[in-house]
Amino acid sequence: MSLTWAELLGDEVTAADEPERTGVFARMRESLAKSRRALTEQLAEAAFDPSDGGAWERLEEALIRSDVGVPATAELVRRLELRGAGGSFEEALVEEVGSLFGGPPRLLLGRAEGGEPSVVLVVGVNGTGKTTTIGKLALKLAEHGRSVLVGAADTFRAAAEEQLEIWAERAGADVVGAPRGGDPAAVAFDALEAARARGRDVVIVDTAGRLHTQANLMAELEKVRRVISGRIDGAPHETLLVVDATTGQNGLQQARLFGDAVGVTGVALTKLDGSARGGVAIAIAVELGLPVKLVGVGEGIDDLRPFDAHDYARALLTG
Ligand SMILES: Nc1nc2c(ncn2[C@@H]2O[C@H](COP(=O)(O)OP(=O)(O)OP(=O)(O)O)[C@@H](O)[C@H]2O)c(=O)[nH]1
Ligand SMILES: [Mg+2]
Repeated sequence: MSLTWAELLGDEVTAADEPERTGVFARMRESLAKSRRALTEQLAEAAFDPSDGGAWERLEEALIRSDVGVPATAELVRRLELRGAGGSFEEALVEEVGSLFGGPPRLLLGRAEGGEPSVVLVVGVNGTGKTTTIGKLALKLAEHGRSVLVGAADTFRAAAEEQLEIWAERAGADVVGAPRGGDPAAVAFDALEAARARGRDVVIVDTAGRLHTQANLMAELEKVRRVISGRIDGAPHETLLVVDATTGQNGLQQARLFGDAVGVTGVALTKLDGSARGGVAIAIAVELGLPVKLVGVGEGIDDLRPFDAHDYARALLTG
């Protein structure tokens, strides 16, 4: 049985469960506090008056300074102008920001009866939170009764595999690795074979952090991806790029180049809790058309959340 990200990470969202849902929203709100302050302080100088050209300019400036980026800002302003006056400006802004994000994330995690495991490949720049995110995912999958195997294809960093093993042990997940300096593509291969042989539901492949500008390391990543897609039809079913929200617009450039190299299918935006640049989620969605699927709002196990566009917009923009 397959799971969506929201089913895996969200508190059950049903009408009967409003307090839980409020809990998710409160957490998002708390983690976006810095970003919100940066944005609303600039907006709140005076009530927004759509007949005042200067007000539009201040809005544009505030959005761009919050790492929303020029194209997404232009698109937002265009939509707001089209709506014209009337109604609450704040509500209009929230609605339009929410609608810039695509539909529900398509990924399902799981394994059809007797089928192949689903494979998640995790990539990104050094220190963005890849291994931590994988640990949180493995634990959540275990909580949902899914068996997990983690491929420790970060053979570069000392103690990378040990770091994974600590999480994996808690999740009851297997880890397949290699000695330091080993070939990451070979680790991916072995991980897939082991998961098949042992009937595991999900394989998550961790990779070493690398700069999107390091051509040889990007080629290495392409090889990992090729090996995975050569072994299992349709794999990797998700290629998650982990972006550190504190890096703002630089994260956009990372997403672009990783996307070109390995076909990123979704973004996990981590460290939203420490960032004043949370607006970058909007830039990623608009400029790259990449869905933000997960957000990291802290270091704990429950601090990985499914991304909800409307909650995000409300948390970012409303005082
Ligand atoms: N505040 C906060 N810290 C986070 C979050 N996600 C990860 N971290 C922290 O970021 C640091 C780096 O995390 P790792 O998971 O080791 O990052 P990585 O991408 O695997 O790093 P490399 O493998 O070296 O490239 C750790 O101290 C994590 O606890 C988050 O959402 N919020
Ligand atoms: Mg790591």
